[in-house]
Amino acid sequence: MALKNDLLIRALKRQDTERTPVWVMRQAGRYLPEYRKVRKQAGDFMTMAQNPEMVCEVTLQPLRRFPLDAVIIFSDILTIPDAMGLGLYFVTGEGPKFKRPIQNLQDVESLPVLNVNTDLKYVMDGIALTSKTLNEEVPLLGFCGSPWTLLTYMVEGGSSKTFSKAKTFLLNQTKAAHLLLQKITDASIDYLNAQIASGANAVQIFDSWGGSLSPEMYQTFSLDYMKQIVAGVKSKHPDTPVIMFSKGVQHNLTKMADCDADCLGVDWTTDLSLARELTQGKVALQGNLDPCILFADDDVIRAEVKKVLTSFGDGNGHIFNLGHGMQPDMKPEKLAVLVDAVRTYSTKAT
Ligand code: 1CP
Repeated sequence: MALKNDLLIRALKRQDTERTPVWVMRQAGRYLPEYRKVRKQAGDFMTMAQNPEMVCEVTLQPLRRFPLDAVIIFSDILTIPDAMGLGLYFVTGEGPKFKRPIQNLQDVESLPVLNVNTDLKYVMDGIALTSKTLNEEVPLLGFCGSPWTLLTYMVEGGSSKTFSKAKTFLLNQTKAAHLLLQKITDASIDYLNAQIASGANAVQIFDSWGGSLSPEMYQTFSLDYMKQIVAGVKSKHPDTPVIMFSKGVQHNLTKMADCDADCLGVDWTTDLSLARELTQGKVALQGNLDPCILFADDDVIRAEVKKVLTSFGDGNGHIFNLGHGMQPDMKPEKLAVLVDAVRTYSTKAT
């Protein structure tokens, strides 16, 4: 069966579309009361993420409210380190934590090689159920974290502002760092391929903390590994689009455009017109409204949406998104204004 709305897929392949497709990062999440209800019922985050019915429900919740052009499977980038035995748990108000963070080469060497179809079966079950329930209405996105972004959590033991432990690990224990990045990369290739086999129509790699590295370190410790992931997915699923999102990396967009990804996510600190110049038409671009615009008045939101569309300009290959994710204190009605504005202003005259 074919997708009823394939705007996202066509835009990712830089083909003609009647208007700009739109979805937003973290569109399923705490800003929705119906999400908070399921979350409360589950008790904790991982119980919810491991329950295919709940995963399907919260993945589809934003689509019931807004005419979005894609949904993203409800899960987390930290499922891989959890499956590797690091013991993921959440402390309210503090975010994710690991019971057994990585400290040295021996810790890295003893990490198991994952069988994603058994160790992360709950993710594949959630995708299969969601794909079936979605009934080809819009594309379903799968995802993983970038090896560098996952390393930060695995070494820091949780979130960090400075990434001092993670960067010191790269600098002082370089061999262990490369082995860890390679192990995450291998698992991520299998993980994304299994997600596609279970029903994901496109996949995104989240490199949320890529912008914390210098251009040289970014290339060595983040980009080179993401490039391997793209190649690993393309070798099995050449037709499935891959989106690569690194936050805060304007200086690297040119290099990123040569990684064989179909699309680059762009945050709001880079103008889309500049991103187009830097990437030379080699990739589609996704983004890039500053999420904080959603706290503004409706007219301001509409005007800012227009600016993003104008900044991309004419031509194919734009997917509208926020430059990062929805925040828990945002009002759902504001997202409705955004989605409506994208649909209205980007519709091409026929
Ligand atoms: O209890 C809760 O409900 C916690 C909030 C939450 C949510 C809604 C977490 C914990 N994860 C998620 C879902 C999630 N995480 C999705 C679902 C799909 C969607 O986008 O709608 C996705 C794609 C992610 C990916 C993710 N997790 C990233 C990359 C994207 C980004 O925002 O930069 C990162 C860095 C994480 C780690 C993580 N998991 C949860 C939180 C609160 C965090 C961030 C912690 C930090 O800032 O360091």
